[in-house]
Amino acid sequence: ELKIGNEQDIHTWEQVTLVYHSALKQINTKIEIINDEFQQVHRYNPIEHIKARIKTSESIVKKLKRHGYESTIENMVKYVNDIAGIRVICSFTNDIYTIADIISNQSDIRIIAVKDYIMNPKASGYRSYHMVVTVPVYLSDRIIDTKVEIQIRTVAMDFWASLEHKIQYKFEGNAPTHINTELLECAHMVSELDARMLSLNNEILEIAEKIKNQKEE
Ligand code: 0O2
Repeated sequence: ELKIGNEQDIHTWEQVTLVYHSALKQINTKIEIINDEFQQVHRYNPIEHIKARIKTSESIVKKLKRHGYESTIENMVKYVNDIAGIRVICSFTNDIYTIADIISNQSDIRIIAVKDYIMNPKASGYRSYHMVVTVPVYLSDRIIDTKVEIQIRTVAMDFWASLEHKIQYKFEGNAPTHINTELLECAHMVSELDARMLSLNNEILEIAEKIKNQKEE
């Protein structure tokens, strides 16, 4: 009989890497399966690409410090939700919600938190859909429900976020005001671009559907 464990059963950094790597693989596979199915059934890929990463120990320690916690394994697994992180890049905004819905409906996945920075962008202009979920990781003698942060965004949102992240990193979070203003303006352009690309795509799909129906008549 497998014991039902939780993250409090993790005591060493080796265990952290093993468990979170496994959780990441599971989520990665789930998302790939969804994309494969869409490709087969609808001849359409909602996902452009997927990036998965384990947060470095340095970054975890930095985050704990920022939140005023001591750097212990116990605090890492308790307070850092993105030790395992996966980024799903979609073409269109509606794909984001499709993917999020499908993942949410899987019975072995538990949703811990959702932050919709598309409906409510950050002050910086950042837009993305974040979910913290847990997925069961089967070890030899126990099952550990493990947290994974899933960030879902469009190609355009990802383009913006990568540059903004680089800039904040370079200026250690204190970028000159005109740069932040320019970034915010670019974020509005990205949002507008996403909306126009989505409506253009919908129009193309409608026309394609009409042509198909005419051929069938
Ligand atoms: P990295 O290097 O991407 O891992 P907190 O992380 O404590 O600030 P919270 O509530 O845990 O806040 O997480 P939140 O805000 O849902 O998401 C945090 C992650 O989202 C960040 O991780 C970034 O990946 C991304 N993110 C959030 N806001 C911004 C932003 O304004 N610009 C960019 N480029 N990315 C953002 P990390 O750990 O900060 O960094």
